Amino acid sequence: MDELNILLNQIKAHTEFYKNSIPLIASENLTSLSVRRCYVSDLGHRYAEGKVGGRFYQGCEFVDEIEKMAIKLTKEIFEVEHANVQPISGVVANIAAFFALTKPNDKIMSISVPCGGHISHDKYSAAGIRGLEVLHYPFDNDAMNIDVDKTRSIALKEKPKLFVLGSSLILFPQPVKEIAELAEEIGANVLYDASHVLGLIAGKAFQHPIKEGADVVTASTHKTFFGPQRAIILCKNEFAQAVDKAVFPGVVSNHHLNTLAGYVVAALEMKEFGKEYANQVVRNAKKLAERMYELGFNVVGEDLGFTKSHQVAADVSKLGGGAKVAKKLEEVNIVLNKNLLPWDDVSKTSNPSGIRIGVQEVTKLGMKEEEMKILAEIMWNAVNELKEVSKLREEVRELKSRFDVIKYTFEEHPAYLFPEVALNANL
Ligand code: DSN
Repeated sequence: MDELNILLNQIKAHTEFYKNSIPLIASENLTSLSVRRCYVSDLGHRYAEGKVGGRFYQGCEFVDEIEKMAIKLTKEIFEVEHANVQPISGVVANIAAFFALTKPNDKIMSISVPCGGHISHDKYSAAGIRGLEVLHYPFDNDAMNIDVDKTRSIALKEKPKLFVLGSSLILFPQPVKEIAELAEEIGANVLYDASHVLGLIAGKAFQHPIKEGADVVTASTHKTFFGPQRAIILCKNEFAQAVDKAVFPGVVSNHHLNTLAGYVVAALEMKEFGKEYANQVVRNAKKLAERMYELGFNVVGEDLGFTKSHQVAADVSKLGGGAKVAKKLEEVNIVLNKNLLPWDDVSKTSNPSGIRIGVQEVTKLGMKEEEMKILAEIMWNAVNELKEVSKLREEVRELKSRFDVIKYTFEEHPAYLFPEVALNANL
C-alpha cells in the first residue's frame, strides 16, 4: 500500500537521520531493546483500570505482578514511602498533583517559563486547568535560581497553598529546604517536578527533593531516566490516598501497560547502572560547558561552574539568537533547541536568547569528556561558519559513528535498528 510504504520510509529516514546526528535535546533519551520489546507485547492492547488487586477488568493477573514490581522498584530506588506508577506523561502527573494538593482558585508559586519553569506549572496548562492563580518566584538571574528572600516576602503576604519547584531549564539544585520551611510556616505544600533530573536523583548525583522537604514529586521517566515516555509520582504516605485518587479515576483510565512493563526494565537498568551513568552525565555537561566557554560561547552560570545537571545553557543573542543558532546546528546534524532565558520576555519565543543542551543521550551512547571537547569545537565552527557545512556534517557523522551502541544496559546493542530488525535481533 502506497501510504504504508510512505510511512515506513519516513520512519526509516528519521532513524537514519538520528543515526548520523548528535542528539542534544535535554528532554529525550534512548531506550534499550529490552525496554522497547515491552512496547510491542500484547500488554499494549489491554486495560487494567484500578489498583493492583482491585481491577475493574478481568485478565489482569500478570499485569498486577508487573505493576507490583514497578511500585516496589520505584520505592526502593528513590527510598520513598509511596509511589504511583500510572501517569502516562509528565503533564498528566502534574495535573494529578494539582488535583491532589489544591482547590480551584488557590494561589500557587511556580517558576516562570523564561526562568526555566515548565508550561504545565503555569496558567497555560495544568495549573490553569485546575483554575489556580499562578504567582512567579522572583528569580536571581546570576544564581540561575529562585530568590528565597524575595519569595519569602511575597509568600508571607499572598499565602500560596502550593510551592512548585523543578524546571525544564535546570542547571543547579533548587532551594527545596528553604522553601519547605517557608511552606510549613504558612501551611502550604511543596511539589517538585523532577522530570529532567529523575535519573540523576536515582544515581544520587542530584538533590533528592523529598529528603530535602518536598511533599510530592512528579517526574517523567524518559529524560535522564532510562524509561519509555510515561511518568511517576512519589510522595510521603500522608499524600498517598489523595494522589492515587487524583491519578485514577482522576486523570488516567488506561495506564498503557506496555510502557509500564518497559518502565520496570528501565528501573532495573537504573538500579544497576544509574550511579555510574548519572555521574558521567554531570561530568560530560560540565566539560562541554567549559570547552564551549573557552571557545567563546557565552555559557550561562560561569561563576557557579556552569552546571550541576545534564544541561548546559548558552546566551547566543550576539550570534543571531537561539532560533538562528539552533537552525545552523541542525544543518550540520546537531539537534538541540532554542530556549528562553530569564532575561527574555516570554513573548520572545520565536527567537529567544538561548540554546539549551542536554548530554544525557550522548552519554547513554558512551560519550565521555574527550568527545564533549570535540563537540564544542564542531558547534563553535558551525555557528561562526568557520568551516563548510558539508565538512562539519562529516565530522559529526564520524564522531557519531564511533558511538552508536546503547550502554548502561544489561546487553549492549546497536542503537539505531529499524523496528523490524530490532524485533528479530538475537541478543
Ligand atoms: N518541554 C519538555 C522539555 O523539553 O523540557 C518537557 O516536557
